[in-house]
Amino acid sequence: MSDLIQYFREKQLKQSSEQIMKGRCPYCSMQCSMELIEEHIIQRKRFKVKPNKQDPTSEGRLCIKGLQAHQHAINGERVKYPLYKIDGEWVRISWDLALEMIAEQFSSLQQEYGSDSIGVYGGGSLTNEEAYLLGKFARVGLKTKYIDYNGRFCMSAAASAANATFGIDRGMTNQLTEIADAKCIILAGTNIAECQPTIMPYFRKAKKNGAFIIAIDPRETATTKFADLHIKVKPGTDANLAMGMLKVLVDEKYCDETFIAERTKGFEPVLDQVNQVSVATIAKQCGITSDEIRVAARHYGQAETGMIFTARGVEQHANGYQTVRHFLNLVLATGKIGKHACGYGAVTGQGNGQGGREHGQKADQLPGYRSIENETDRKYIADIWGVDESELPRKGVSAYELIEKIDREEIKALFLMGSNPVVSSPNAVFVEKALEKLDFLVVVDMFISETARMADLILPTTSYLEDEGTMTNLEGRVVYRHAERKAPKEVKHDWQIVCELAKSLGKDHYFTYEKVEDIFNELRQASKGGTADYFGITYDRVKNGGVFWPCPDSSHQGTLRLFEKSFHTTDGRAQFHIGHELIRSEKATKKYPLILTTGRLMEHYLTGVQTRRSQELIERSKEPFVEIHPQTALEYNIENDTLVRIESKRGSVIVKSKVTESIREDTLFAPFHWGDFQCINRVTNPALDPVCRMPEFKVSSVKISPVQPVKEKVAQESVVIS
Ligand SMILES: Nc1nc2c(c(=O)[nH]1)N[C@H]1C(S)=C(S)[C@@H](COP(=O)(O)OP(=O)(O)OC[C@H]3O[C@@H](n4cnc5c(=O)[nH]c(N)nc54)[C@H](O)[C@@H]3O)O[C@H]1N2
Ligand SMILES: Nc1nc2c(c(=O)[nH]1)N[C@H]1C(S)=C(S)[C@@H](COP(=O)(O)OP(=O)(O)OC[C@H]3O[C@@H](n4cnc5c(=O)[nH]c(N)nc54)[C@H](O)[C@@H]3O)O[C@H]1N2
Ligand code: SF4
Ligand SMILES: [Mo]
Repeated sequence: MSDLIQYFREKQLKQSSEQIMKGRCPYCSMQCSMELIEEHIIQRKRFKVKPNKQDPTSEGRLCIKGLQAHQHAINGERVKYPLYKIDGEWVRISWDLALEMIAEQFSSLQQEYGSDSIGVYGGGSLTNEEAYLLGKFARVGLKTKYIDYNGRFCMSAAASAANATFGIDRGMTNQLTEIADAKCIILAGTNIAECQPTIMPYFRKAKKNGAFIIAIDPRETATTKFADLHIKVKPGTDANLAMGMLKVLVDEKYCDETFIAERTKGFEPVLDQVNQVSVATIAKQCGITSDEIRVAARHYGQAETGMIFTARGVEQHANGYQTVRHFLNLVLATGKIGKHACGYGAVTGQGNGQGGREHGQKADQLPGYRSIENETDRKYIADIWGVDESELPRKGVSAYELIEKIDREEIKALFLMGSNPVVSSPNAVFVEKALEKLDFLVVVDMFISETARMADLILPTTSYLEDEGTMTNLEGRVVYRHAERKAPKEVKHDWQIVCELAKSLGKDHYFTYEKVEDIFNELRQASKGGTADYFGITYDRVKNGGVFWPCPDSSHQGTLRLFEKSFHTTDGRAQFHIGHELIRSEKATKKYPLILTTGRLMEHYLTGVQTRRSQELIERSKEPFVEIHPQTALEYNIENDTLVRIESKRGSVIVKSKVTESIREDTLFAPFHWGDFQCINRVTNPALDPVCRMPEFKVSSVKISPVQPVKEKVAQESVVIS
C-alpha cells in the first residue's frame, strides 16, 4: 500500500509545477504590484497572490479586487482567436483574414466617405505605449480626426480645470506620503475607501496625526464614516458649496494675501462674486446647514497644512469643470499648494487613467499633452512620426459626441480598444441603437462584452498578466508592468494588433517596433519638451520603483511635488476662476421627482466585464441595487429588497431596492457595474459640460416604482376587465 502511495506522490510531483510571476493589478489607479504563484497540480491550477512589500505607492497592500484579479485572466470565457459574426453566429477566423477584412472595410469606406468616416475609441486601461500608439494609428494609420476614449467620462473635468488653473494636469500635486502631515483634508465626491482601498492608510496616518477630515457626499460610504465631518450635499450643488466656503474664508480673513499677490491672478473679480452670495442661500441650495459650510471652511482656513481631493462625485456633472475650479479657488485663496502637505489631488480612476490622458487618445491632443491645434506642437510630432504637418488631422469630438456622429451616420466604422460604451456611456439605450447603425464595428477585448456582442469582428487581446508596458499611477509616477505569464497561443497584445493592422493598411513603415520598449522610447521623444515630459524616464528607471513626470532628462530625479516655485502657466501664476452659471441640466419635476446619482462598489470594476467573471467577487456582490431613504421608500410604496423600476425620460431599469437611512431623502444611488436591463446608464443624463464634454452621470431626474409580482399584476388586470 505504502509503495502505491509513494508511486502516486512521485507521479504527482512530476506533473506538478510552479511559476512565480511579478504582476500589477489591472484595476484602479493605485496600480498595486504583487507576486503571483501559479501552481499546477496534475490538471488543477492554483494561484497564490502576495502583495509586493517594496511597492512605494501601495506599501505592500492589495485590496479584494487585486487579490482576485487573476480570476478573470484565467477565465474560460476569454476570447482566444479572432471571431467574425455571420448571421448572428461567431465564427473562428485566422488573424490574416481578420486583418485583411478590416483593411478592406476601412479602406473602401474611406474611399467612399472620406478619412473621417472611421472612428477610434480607446481606454484608460491601455498601457502608455498602447495609448500612444492608438493615437498615432488614428492620425497616421487612418488619418481620421475622430478618436477619443473612455477617460472623457472619467478625468476630463478635473483635467480641464487643472489645466486652466495651474497650466498642467497631473492628478496629484504631491506624493501620497505627504498626506500624513496634512492637518485638514477635504474629500469632495471621492469614495477612496472603496475605490482606492489601499490608499486609506495614508489618511489614517493623517488622522492619527490630528488631521480634521471632511467628506462631501450625498450618502454615507466607508469614506464618509471615516471622516470627522460628513456634508451630505444635494447632488450637483458642490460648486455652490465651494463658493460658500470661499465666502467664509474671505469674511473671516483666512486668505493668504501674500500668496494671492505673488503667485496668482484674477482674485479681484472673485472677491466681487463672493460678496454677492450668502452662506444661508447656498446652504439652502445644497440642502445642508450654514454651520456645516462654516465649520468646514474654518477648519481648512485655520489648518497650517491642508489638501483637497476631488473625484467623480463632484466632476461627473454638466458643470464639472466649474465645480473643480471652485474647489481650486479654495486652494489658491489659502495658499495651500506647492509646499509640504499642501496641495490638490484629482483622484485618478483607471489603472492608466493618468498616462492614458497624456499621450494622444484624446480628440484634441498629441503626445506629451501637446495640442493638436497648436502649430508648433503639430510640427514637432509630425517630424517624430515622419509625416508632413499638413497631413495630421485637426481635433475631433468627445466620446459621447463621437457616438452621436455614429448615430447620424457620419462615422461608418469604429475601431474600439479597451472600453464597453454600451454599458458605460450615459443614455445607453441611444448608444446601443447608434452602434447598431455602424457598417463595421471592430472590438479588441479579452471578453465578449456587451459592446463586443454587437461587433462584426472581435480581436482577442492579452490580459495584465501577459502584456508588458508602463502605466502612470494616480501620483503621476510612471511604473513598469511585468508580464510574465504566457498569452494564449493566438492572442495578441493591443500594440501588436495596432502594428499589424497598420501593416495591412500599407502603413507598416510608421509602425516598426520589435518590442514594447521601442514604443516607449519613441513616446519619450514625442513627449520631450511637452507638458507631460517623459523624456528622462527610461525602462531601466521605471523598473526601479518608478519616476514622477515631468522628467525632462535622465539626470532629473522626477518631479515629486509640483508648483514649489511657480505654476505651469505662461506667466507662472495660477488663475482664479469666476463663474455664476452653475448649470444643472435636470431638476426634480412632478413627473420625475427624485435625483438619481451613480457610482461604484468595492467589489466591482467599471462595467464589470472583468469582475463579474471572478467567482470570488461576484459571490460577494451578485446584483445591482438602488439605495433609497426609508421615508422616500414609504412614499413610493417600496419595500426593502424588492424589485423596483427606475425611469427617466430616456429609459428604465429594474433593480433591487436597498432601503437605508444613509442616503438623502431626495436622492437615489445605484452602481453601474451591470449591463443589459440592469444597466443604470439606460436612465442617465447625457447633458455635456460645455468646456470638457463630461456627461452628467451624477444627476438624472427619475421616478421610482415597485415592480409588482406578475401574478399580482394579472389578478389586478383581470379585475379591471370584468
Ligand atoms: N471598486 C472600484 N474602484 C474603482 C472603480 C470601480 O469601478 N470600482 N473605478 C475606478 C475609476 S475608473 C474611477 S473614475 C474611480 C472613481 O472613484 P470615485 O469618484 O470615488 O467613485 P464614485 O463612486 O463614482 O463617486 C464617488 C462618490 O461620489 C458621490 N456622489 C455622487 N453624486 C455626488 C455629488 O453630486 N456631489 C458629491 N459631493 N458627491 C457625489 C457618490 O455617492 C460616491 O460615493 O474609482 C476607481 N476605482
Ligand atoms: N453611470 C455611470 N457611468 C459611468 C461612470 C459613473 O460613475 N456612473 N463612470 C465613468 C468612468 S469614470 C469610466 S472610467 C467609464 C469606464 O467605462 P468602460 O470604458 O466601458 O470601462 P471598462 O468596464 O473598464 O471596459 C473596458 C473593456 O475593455 C476590456 N479591457 C480591459 N483591459 C483591456 C486592455 O488592456 N485592452 C483591451 N483591448 N481591452 C481591455 C474589458 O474587458 C472591458 O470589456 O465608465 C463611465 N461610466
Ligand atoms: S483595485 Fe486598486 S487598490 Fe485594489 S489592488 Fe488593484 S490597484 Fe490596488
Ligand atoms: Mo473612471
